Amino acid sequence: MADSLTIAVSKGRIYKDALPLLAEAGIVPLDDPETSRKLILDTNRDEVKLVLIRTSDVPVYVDYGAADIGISGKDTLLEYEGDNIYELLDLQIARCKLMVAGPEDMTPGPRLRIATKYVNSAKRYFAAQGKQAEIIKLYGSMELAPLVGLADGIVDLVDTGNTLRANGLVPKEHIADISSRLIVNKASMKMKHATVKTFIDNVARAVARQASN
Ligand code: PRT
Ligand code: MG
Repeated sequence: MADSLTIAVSKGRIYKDALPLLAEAGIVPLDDPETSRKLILDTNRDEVKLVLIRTSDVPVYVDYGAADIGISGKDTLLEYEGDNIYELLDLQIARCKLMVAGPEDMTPGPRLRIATKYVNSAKRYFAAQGKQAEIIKLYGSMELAPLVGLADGIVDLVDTGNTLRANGLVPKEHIADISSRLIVNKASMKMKHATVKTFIDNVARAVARQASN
């Protein structure tokens, strides 16, 4: 009997970009999350299921083995501390940049104040720059913080730059290039080796084909 395979993925833009890759790897969900409220999706393959969760929860499910495999943004992985995950493949989807942004005339006081949901990445970045920064954790709408004087600047994901521009902010410093990654639970990698390996090889081929198109 084939090993079961549970794949954790977040709804939204990662799911949308991951679907064609999964399809090329031979996995097609039987429900559309836009119209169904199911959190576990059956697929065309009896032994393969997709679980739909929040982006920041994907590494948690994989770390604890509740999902064998996950599709997660590098931004999320940079924040997550867990020992039971292998990051195996850059899917080159949902790409953007993690950046420092702020008002054009950002003039911080003696201590830079930065609002972000990417606390670990921000701390590491400013420490590496040798800059003192006070990091304020927010859960969303980071762009608001400099406008109301909560922070001098923000650390956030930037794609087109439209969100920053609409709020009178500009990108200042590049921290990291972001894309989605395939992650695998370490025990699953060992216990379901052939199944996991075949899946990863198929997805890797799909990524290569997409890149050459
Ligand atoms: O699950 P939850 O609601 O918490 O997350 P979400 O709704 O943000 O999820 P979703 O589906 O948007 O996926 C988030 C993941 O997509 C991130 O973890 C990244 O890995 C990836 N990604 C790629 C992005 C962007 N590009 C992106 N531009 N996630 C968010 N944005 C946001 C950004 O935070 C900012 O608000 O888009 C805005 C900037 O875009 P531009 O084009 O205006 O610059
Ligand atoms: Mg959302």
